[in-house]
Amino acid sequence: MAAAMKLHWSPKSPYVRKVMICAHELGMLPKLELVRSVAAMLKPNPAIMADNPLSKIPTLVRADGSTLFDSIVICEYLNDQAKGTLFPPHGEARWQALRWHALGDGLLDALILWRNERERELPLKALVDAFELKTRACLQLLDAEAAAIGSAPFSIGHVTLGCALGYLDYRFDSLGWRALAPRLAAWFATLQARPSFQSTEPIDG
Ligand SMILES: N[C@@H](CCC(=O)N[C@@H](CS)C(=O)NCC(=O)O)C(=O)O
Repeated sequence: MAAAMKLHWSPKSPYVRKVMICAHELGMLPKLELVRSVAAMLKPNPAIMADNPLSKIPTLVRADGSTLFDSIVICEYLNDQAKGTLFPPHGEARWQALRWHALGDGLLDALILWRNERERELPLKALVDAFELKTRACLQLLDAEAAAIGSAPFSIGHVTLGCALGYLDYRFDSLGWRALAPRLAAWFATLQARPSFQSTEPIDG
């Protein structure tokens, strides 16, 4: 299968990872040409901006040159192309999958901002404290839902929660999140065994 689409990609971005995991699960990887693209909030990248004025990754350029962003849109597009089951079409399964996706994505948004803030010369303590409070609250809720998460059919919700927990391991190791959410950690261990997760572990470089 010839690569027909270009993906602005980085091995560090948890949002790109969502797309890569979906592509792996859906057998769509051969369709993607990965273009290493550096996205930084303080340094808009003209090469990304040519395809996405927000200068964010992931950004997908399709065979006809048309673009898709952001990560959830690309994930659903890939699922649609592959006629996959990562987005339950209707009913309670759909709302639960989208809700877990929203929790994972919202947690990621908070973690990215938290990391930006803590790297400033003079981090605003109230902001850092608020991000930590929200992170702990997300983990508490997800731990209470771990059994339901583990028994639901694999969906975009699991993909995004997995990327958020993987990002905690990657950038927030000192938080020790597994001790805060042991049942969630047990589920995450099974998720990490999937080839789609193993082959997309974040790496520096
Ligand atoms: N909501 C977006 C978030 C994407 C995002 O923020 N990606 C980061 C990389 S991890 C980025 O491109 N940052 C550059 C910037 O904010 O200018 C999505 O789901 O794709």
